[in-house]
Amino acid sequence: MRLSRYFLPTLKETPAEAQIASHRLMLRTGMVRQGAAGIYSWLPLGLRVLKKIEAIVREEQDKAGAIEMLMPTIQSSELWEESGRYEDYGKEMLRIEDRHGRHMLFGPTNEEMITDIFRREIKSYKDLPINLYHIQWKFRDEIRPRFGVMRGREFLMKDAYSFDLTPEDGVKSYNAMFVAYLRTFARMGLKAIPMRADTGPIGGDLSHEFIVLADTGESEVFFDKGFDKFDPLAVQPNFGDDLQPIVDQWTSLYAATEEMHDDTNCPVSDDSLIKGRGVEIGHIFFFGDKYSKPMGASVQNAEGKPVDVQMGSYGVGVSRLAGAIIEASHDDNGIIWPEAVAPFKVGLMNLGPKDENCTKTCDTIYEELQEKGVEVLYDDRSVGAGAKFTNMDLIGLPWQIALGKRGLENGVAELKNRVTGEKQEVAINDIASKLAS
Ligand code: P5A
Repeated sequence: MRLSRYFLPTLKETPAEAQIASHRLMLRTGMVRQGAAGIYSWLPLGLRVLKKIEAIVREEQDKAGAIEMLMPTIQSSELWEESGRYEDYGKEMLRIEDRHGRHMLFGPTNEEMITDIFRREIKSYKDLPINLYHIQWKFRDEIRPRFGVMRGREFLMKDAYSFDLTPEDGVKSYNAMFVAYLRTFARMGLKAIPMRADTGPIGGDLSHEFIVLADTGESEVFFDKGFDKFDPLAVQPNFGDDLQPIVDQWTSLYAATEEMHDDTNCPVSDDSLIKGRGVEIGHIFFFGDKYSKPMGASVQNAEGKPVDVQMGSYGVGVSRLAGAIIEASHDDNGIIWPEAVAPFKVGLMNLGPKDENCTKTCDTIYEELQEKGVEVLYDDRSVGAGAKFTNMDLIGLPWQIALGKRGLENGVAELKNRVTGEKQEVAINDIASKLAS
């Protein structure tokens, strides 16, 4: 992408409304713009990141055996009356009336809708287990939307729903999601800790929140320092593997959110207990027949008797993750994207835009990178070198290539790693293949 033709409205000044680094940086780099409180447009750069996050979530869901579908954002109130949540959800639910006076709502979650789909189509235990998911926008009329996309009113969620015949099988489905979440977040460069959690309006008694540490996080958390030793990517399960030992390992150490933590009965000694703040990027629930029973979602078991199915639901804050990743990975100069979610892998800077040779060589590098499938943002604008460097650091692409007249004379370009700040000179002819490998 040529920057001269891109839509990247960066800001020099720090926007006054942004209280935390990720919000500031998402506005400054032109990733998002606010439409109304807690409602954002994703501009091209932000959308690229969102899509990358989504793709990792999708890959790990698919690997874990979940099946993708897509449910609508607008729902009818009827199903929610069946489950009893139409009243319970209170003011967080955005209620809408259509032209016929029917009560509709913008979905804050989809337990009711998926249970309805299930009960219409699936009648036999032979069709279980099944786990269906979608990645769709949700709306919650949060009392205090803040921190940009971290606590929005409209936000993108991956939500999966598992259906099993027995509670034991239900726990197996829960475990598959538990492990998929560990892998998903690790692939984005995040260290997420699963913590026993309160189930709130979703319900059930088995639940974990996946939390990444950040000083600006909204919840206070308490956990054993031993988590450091666990490597989530060491776990590469195959579909159908017994995952209980892995879940047991991760849940053997103490980790609890504020609501679940009890200072006096905490099993961890003071010197092993870490207290911090964190951001909840995922939340999983096992709630048995909470929805299947009132809504009549049952299947016939082997004896031909109807049994209410055992359900769980599993959420990932896809749009929140964009903020959480920046919160975990930035410095004074800007964002530092982990390669897996970076909007582009490389930023190419032409430091001699008025020089014909320099421009020609940069154009060639740009074309070579594209041919090799390397995602590149090419700063081909007629602005000073200083402005280009500052801008590239702000945007935070993992690699930067700078080529000016002096480098051209020596046949080398400068390659900088955004994480380490390390710079090296690389022969112009080699640079595209170096970045492709
Ligand atoms: C699980 C999937 C649920 O809604 N039903 C379907 C269950 N869980 S949850 O914890 O309430 O939400 C799942 C994840 O969504 C993100 N999230 C938000 N992101 C941005 N802004 C918000 N206002 C917001 N609310 C929830 C979180 O990452 C949460 O873990």
